[in-house]
Amino acid sequence: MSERTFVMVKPDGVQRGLIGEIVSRLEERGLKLVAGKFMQIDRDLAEDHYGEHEDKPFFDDLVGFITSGPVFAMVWEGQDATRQVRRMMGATDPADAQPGTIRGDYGLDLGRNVIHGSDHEDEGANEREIDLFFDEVELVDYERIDETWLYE
Ligand code: D4T
Repeated sequence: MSERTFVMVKPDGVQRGLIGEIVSRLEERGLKLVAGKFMQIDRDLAEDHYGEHEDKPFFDDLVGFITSGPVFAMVWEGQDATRQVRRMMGATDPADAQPGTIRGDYGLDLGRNVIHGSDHEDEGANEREIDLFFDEVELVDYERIDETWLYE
């Protein structure tokens, strides 16, 4: 089923010039870009976004890191998009991520894992995160010309 998912190139990915590479991988896979925003996350938004981790010992570092520089926030759409993006990202810790995944190809350290994508095991996380970062009018409805060649 076609769905939308939230994806973000984190400050390390931006500083390391990986926005284009990450967007290319998602585009070439056949996912459709619905929204994109280059932005600086403030502390309130970071605390909302990572609310589930507020009791964890790494919470302050996580909020500090995600607010430390610009990020590229996006919405992507496609069949099973949330789970497929997570598979392309690889394991949370780049040290465990398979080569060929984004984290497995571009990261080495858990606290610098390049990309965020909504968790498919957390029901409704994709919609919650899209709402947190984007207004409805920023989500663009259109068809990609290759859709009939991507889906049976
Ligand atoms: P995000 O949310 O950044 O896409 O990562 P994941 O969804 O893959 O993983 P997560 O929510 O469990 O972790 C969020 C974020 O916290 C960092 N982290 C995590 C950390 O710095 N130390 C830790 O021990 C853990 C578990 C990495 C990702």
